[in-house]
Amino acid sequence: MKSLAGKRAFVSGATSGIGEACAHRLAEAGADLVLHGRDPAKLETLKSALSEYGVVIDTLSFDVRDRQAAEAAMHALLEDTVIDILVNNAGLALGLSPVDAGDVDQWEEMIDANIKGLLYVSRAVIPQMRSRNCGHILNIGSIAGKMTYPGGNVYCATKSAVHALTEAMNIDLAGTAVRVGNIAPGAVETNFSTTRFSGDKAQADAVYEGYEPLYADDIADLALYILQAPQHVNIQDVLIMPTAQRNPYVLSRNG
Ligand code: 8X3
Repeated sequence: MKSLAGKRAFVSGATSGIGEACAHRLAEAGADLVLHGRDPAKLETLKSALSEYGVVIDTLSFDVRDRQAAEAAMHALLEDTVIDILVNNAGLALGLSPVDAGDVDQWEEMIDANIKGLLYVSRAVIPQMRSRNCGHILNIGSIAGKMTYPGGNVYCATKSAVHALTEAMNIDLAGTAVRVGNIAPGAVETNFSTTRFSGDKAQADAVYEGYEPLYADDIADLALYILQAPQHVNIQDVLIMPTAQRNPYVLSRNG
C-alpha cells in the first residue's frame, strides 16, 4: 500500500516549482490532492499531468493575498473536505534593492503572500486538524529566514516570519497530534529568481551559474520524508542547501 494512501493534501502555489514537485511526490505516494493556485488553466494542466497516479484531485483557484477570497474558498472547501496535510508553499521574492531604495508595492506583495496568505490558509485549516486531532503542516521557509543577506531585507523578514509562525503553530498545537514543520532551502533552481528579477531571464540564470543548485524535486523528496515520518516524530525545522552553497555568502562556483 502506498504510504500516504487515504490522506488528502492541500498544496498552495502548486502550479510551479516546489509546489508542483510536492504535488507529484504526494500523488505518487498515494495522497489525494487539493491543488491551489491563481491560474485555473495551469491547475487543470497539472491535474491532467497527475492523473496517471490514480488519486482524487480537486483544484481551488484564488489569490492567497486576497483575504476575502481565501476565507470564502477555504470555508467552502472545508465544509465537505478533510485536509490531512497542508503544504504552505505559495510565496515569492521580488527585487534585491537596499531597504532605502525598495519598491513598497513589492514589499506589500511579499508580505501579503508570504505571511498573510500563509496565515489565511492556515487559520482556515488548523481548526479542523485540531478537532480531528490529526494533521501535518509543512511551511516552506528559506535560508533567507535564518540569515539576512544584502538586498534581501523584506523577503528575509517574511521568511523569518514563516519560521516564527512554524514555532508558534507547534507551540499552540502542543498536546495534539498535529505536527508542524519548516523546510528552509538555499538556492533552488525554479522560476523563483525569474520572478524576483521581474522576468529578466539572464539575471535569473546568473544566480545558478557555475554550481549545481538544488532542484524542486530535492525539496519535494525532503517534504515526503518529513510527511512519512512515524506519528511520534515531528521534524520541526530543516535547512537544506546545495553542497556548493554553505550559506548565502559562501558559494563555490566553478569548483
Ligand atoms: C530562496 C533562497 O537564498 O535565494 O529562498 O533567498 S535565497
